This record gives sequence, structure tokens and C-alpha cells, in this order.
Amino acid sequence: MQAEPEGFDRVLSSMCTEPHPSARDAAERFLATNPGDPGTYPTVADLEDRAVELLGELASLDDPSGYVASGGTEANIQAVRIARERARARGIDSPTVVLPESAHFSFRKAADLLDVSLTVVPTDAGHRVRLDAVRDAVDEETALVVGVAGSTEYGRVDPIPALGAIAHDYGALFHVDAAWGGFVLPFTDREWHFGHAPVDSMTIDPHKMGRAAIPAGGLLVRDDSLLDELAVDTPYLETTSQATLSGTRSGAGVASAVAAIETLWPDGYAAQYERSQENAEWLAARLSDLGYDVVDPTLPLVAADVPANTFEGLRDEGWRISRTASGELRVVCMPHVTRDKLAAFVDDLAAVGPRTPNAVADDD
Ligand code: 0PR
Repeated sequence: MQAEPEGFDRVLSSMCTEPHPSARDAAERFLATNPGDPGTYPTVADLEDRAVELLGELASLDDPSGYVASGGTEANIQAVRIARERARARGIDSPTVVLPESAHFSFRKAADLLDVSLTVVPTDAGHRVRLDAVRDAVDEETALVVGVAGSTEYGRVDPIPALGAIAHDYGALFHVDAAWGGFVLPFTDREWHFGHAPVDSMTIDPHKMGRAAIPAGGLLVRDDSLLDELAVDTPYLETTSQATLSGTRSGAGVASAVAAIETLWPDGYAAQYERSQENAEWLAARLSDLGYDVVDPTLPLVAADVPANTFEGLRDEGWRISRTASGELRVVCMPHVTRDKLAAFVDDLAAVGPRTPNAVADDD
């Protein structure tokens, strides 16, 4: 095979990044292990326990249970599955999931697979879920309320404690999707953390800001018994049950998650967050100087209203960029996105599209 993977040089759209060297090394060493069979591969199974413990520390959740999933999609699907099972046990025949319109499309897959219906709630001008709309949407059939902590399109954080309170008022579970945000939130200035908020389950992915190798998603649950909702018997394995969605799984993801977190938590991640956030704020200011409407980066993700022809011009220059559902340019300031790269990007933007500000040319 002659193919070489793309480098990260001009990638501004990805929520994944170059794995940390320690993660790369661990992934390679554990490539042929399977944490899905702990009786045969006990070392990687122990590493998975360690990964869950470390993810709990990051999320300020005491003594969580969970596992290293294939990614945020699997973790979100499993959270919905847990809630559906709990709802059924309460006699709810047609369980619903109340979630913000900013939630990732993986919840649509979950709804499809699990035969639950989604009640999608609008966000406010700040791209955070509207609490009044959540209150209106929840009812006796609600199995789960979802909050997003670091949304895919705008990097925004929903009012987590208030959402948890609404969910619990109705006897529903509360899930936080911090797939991308989970590794930056500990360093931001917030009056809450997950240890204070009534979070039942959480998605937090080492293969995004955590700098582990793909595949390494994270599912955490506050209470061990929630995982029992997922467990199926495994008669011919040495262990008696399995809670994961995948059977055979990559030990590479598990080992690299532990290696990256042990290397970078907390100081390395703190420094990485500071750099990424400063870069995001710098980029937002430059885009604003050029006359574009910018969605302020509360986490290291910048969205700006850039005309379609400018966007295409930048892609022609080789920049790998993406758009929000409403068409804004979206730049994710991952660790590989350095200030020099952003400066080169801004130079290209100034050259490609200075004459077509904002919505005027949107329909071009
Ligand atoms: N939850 C949130 C908040 C996410 O942003 C994502 C993925 C998921 C869940 C699902 O995670 P997995 O993709 O690990 O299953 N967000 C990015 C997206 O869909 C993922 C991504 C990553 C996209 C790398 C592009 C890329 O190059 O946009």
C-alpha cells in the first residue's frame, strides 16, 4: 500500500487532532488487544478502569463507572438506551428524549435504533438551550433530558445544573454531551462543575481534545447500576456480562487514552486550553476586523458569517473548513491549529474575500 494519510496542516474543521506522542506509542503497543474480552486481555481491561477513573477526575464526578467507547456517537446512543430501559421499568411505553437543537446528530441515530422519539427544543440567541422551552417539552413520558457542554457548531455550553433539575423533577435521567468540551471545561471560569450538577451520564471523548488516538470515546455514569441497563450475558467468555455496544474493541483507544491523560492532566491540558482559547479569540477579532459577524468563542471554536463564494475560495486555497447548518464558517481551534496557521488563513481570507461582507453576498 502506497497511500499516506493527510497531515493536519490546513485542517481547521476537525474535532480530532494529532495524538500526543505517548498516546501514539501506547496505541501501537496495545493494537492487538481487546478490552471486550477482559478474561483474555486483563492488562488492557485494567487500563480501561484507569481510563474511567481519570475521566471521572476530569469531570469532577466521584467514583464514576463507564467505559471507553468507539466515540461520542456510541456513548450518546448508550446513554439514550440506559434512559429508555429506566423509563420502561417505570411503565413508560413511548419514551421521549428532550434535547436542544444544538445536540449532535448522533442522537438521531439513537432515536432510530432505539425506537424513542426526540423532542427538539430551540436555542436562544446565544446558541444555548431555552430553559422555558425545555420546561414546556418535558412530561411524564420523558426518559432523558440532554444538555450539551461544548456544542459541535458553536462550542456553547447549556445551563447544566438547571437542566438537570428539570429532568429530575419529572423522574427523567439527565445526560450531558461533553464529547468535545469535556477536556477544556475544567479550565474555564464556571460557577458549576459536574460534581455539583445532577448529571446521570456523560459523554467525554479522549479522541477529541484529549489527544488520544481514534477510537477513544468515553461514557461515564454516576451510578454503577445505570450500566446494568446495558449489560447482556456473555456465556462463553470468562466474564459474565458486557455493557458495551461493540463486542471486539480496540485496545489502542483505551491504552492511548490512559497514556494521553496521565501525561497531560492537568497541566498539559490547561496549557493546551489557554493556547487554543487565545487563538480562538485572536481569530474572532481578526474576522471581526475584516467586517464579518462573529459568534464569540466561549470555548475554542469560532463561527463567522462568511459568504459562500469566500468559503469556496478558501477551500480552493487548500483550507479544510466546514460550515454550520446555517452556513457560517466554523473553525475548531484544536491543538494542531497554531497561531501561525491562523495568521496564514486570515491572510488568505483577506485576499480571497474582502469585498463581500456578511449576508449581502450569501446567496451568490
Ligand atoms: N457529541 C458532540 C458534541 C460532537 O461534536 C460529536 C462529533 C459527537 C458527539 C460524536 O462523536 P464521534 O464522531 O466521536 O462519534 N463531532 C464532530 C462532528 O460530527 C466529529 C468530527 C470529528 C467531525 C472529526 C470531523 C472530524 O474531522 O462534526
